[in-house]
Amino acid sequence: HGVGKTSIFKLFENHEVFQSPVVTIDAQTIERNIVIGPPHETVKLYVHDTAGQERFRTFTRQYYRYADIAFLVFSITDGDSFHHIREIWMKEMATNREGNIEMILIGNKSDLADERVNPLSTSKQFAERNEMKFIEMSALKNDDFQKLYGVLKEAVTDVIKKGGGTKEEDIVTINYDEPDPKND
Ligand SMILES: Nc1nc2c(ncn2[C@@H]2O[C@H](COP(=O)(O)OP(=O)(O)OP(=O)(O)O)[C@@H](O)[C@H]2O)c(=O)[nH]1
Ligand SMILES: [Mg+2]
Repeated sequence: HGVGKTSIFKLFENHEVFQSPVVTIDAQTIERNIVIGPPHETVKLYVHDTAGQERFRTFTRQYYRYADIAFLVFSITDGDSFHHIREIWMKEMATNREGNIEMILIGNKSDLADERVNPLSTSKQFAERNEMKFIEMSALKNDDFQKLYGVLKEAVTDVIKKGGGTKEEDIVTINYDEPDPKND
């Protein structure tokens, strides 16, 4: 039972609830511009949806090794998923990320209030202690797109403020289509 990473990713991609996600094996990536400010600044983001299951972990690492921002997602209805944030994912970030990473903690499935096992106050306090941003949301609610977008904007702003990210002029584009220079 997944915590809803693909569902959140799809909500972000389409601004709309995604009905039938399947277990993620191969990661997916989308490219999106986000405008922060004032002063207005356009930032290009590459957003990856990765596999949660342990057997894919080695493969998944490449996606956060150089990431500036990580969404750490648990389900408010799943106690283990919250423990995994601390026991697995924060350690993963500390060990495998080169340099600083901005972390956003997401308590997903907030629509299942009757099945809640992770109290809001506990998650909130945990996030504060670990200097993470935090939201609770439901990937099955179109309106929660705004929450997700809002917290991401804050995180991007912080990354830029701290001098993170890669400037356009620092990106080297290799043109593979160019013919080899003639050896004569
Ligand atoms: N009620 C409810 N169900 C959700 C929510 N988000 C996801 N789900 C359901 O939870 C199940 C797993 O969702 P996924 O998005 O595939 O989870 P995942 O984290 O990507 O899982 P892995 O790819 O296996 O790591 C699906 O049946 C979703 O429809 C939510 O906010 N509320
Ligand atoms: Mg998935």
